[in-house]
Amino acid sequence: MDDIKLIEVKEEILSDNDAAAAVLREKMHADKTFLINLMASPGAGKTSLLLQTAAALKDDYRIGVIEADIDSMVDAEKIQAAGVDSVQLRTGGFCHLDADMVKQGLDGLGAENYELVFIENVGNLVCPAEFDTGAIKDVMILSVPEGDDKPLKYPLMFTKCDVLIINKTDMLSLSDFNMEKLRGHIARLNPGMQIFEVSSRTGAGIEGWTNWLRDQLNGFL
Ligand SMILES: Nc1nc2c(ncn2[C@@H]2O[C@H](COP(=O)(O)OP(=O)(O)O)[C@@H](O)[C@H]2O)c(=O)[nH]1
Ligand SMILES: [Mg+2]
Repeated sequence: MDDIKLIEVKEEILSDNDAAAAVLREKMHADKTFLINLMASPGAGKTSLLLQTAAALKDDYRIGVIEADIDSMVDAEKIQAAGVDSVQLRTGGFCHLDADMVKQGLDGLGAENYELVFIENVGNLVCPAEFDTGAIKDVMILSVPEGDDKPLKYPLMFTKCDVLIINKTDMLSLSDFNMEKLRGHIARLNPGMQIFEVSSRTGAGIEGWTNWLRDQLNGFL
């Protein structure tokens, strides 16, 4: 894929997003496409984590990325420059993706050709948590500079996700981020949540995350 496809998504207010998401998820199972919905605040490191993840896995799996932003194609360009196929969804004013928008992205990508597809959702910890996208797993990033209290402020996001990636651990020594406090909040909100501590800058901890992904893919494909 040379040119990056830009898809202007329109929101059709679906009366039942959950039903549309369930249909999409069934299709992902049938097509054997492991779809991951990646959510985080702007700047938490979504694109950086995807680049690290793709570098670790792209020789073993066919990977595609659906980028979503209110505007611009910069993330899709970065992903494509790293040799990973991507499409860009432009959401206009919307601060989240719903199942229908994700379907447009999957169709644009030709997702049935990929074993592992990531959605880089629009950056924020509020709206994306409210919409089932049809993904197989919901993954979120919290970066160290955002602080350890965010589960208290955005409980829905931290409750909904299967995996928490704590990014920018290279900055721990510069901050008052308390890992034990953070883990305590998660233990109360979502005790089954998988937690990985990583630095998408240095690569520290990335292997724990990519090994978890390999295990998931082994059970799925
Ligand atoms: N120090 C540090 N910076 C990081 C790390 N991950 C990402 N960044 C930087 O944080 C900024 C935002 O990263 P980006 O991946 O674009 O975040 P996104 O908006 O969530 O996609 C960029 O300047 C990255 O280089 C990390 O683990 N450590
Ligand atoms: Mg990004």
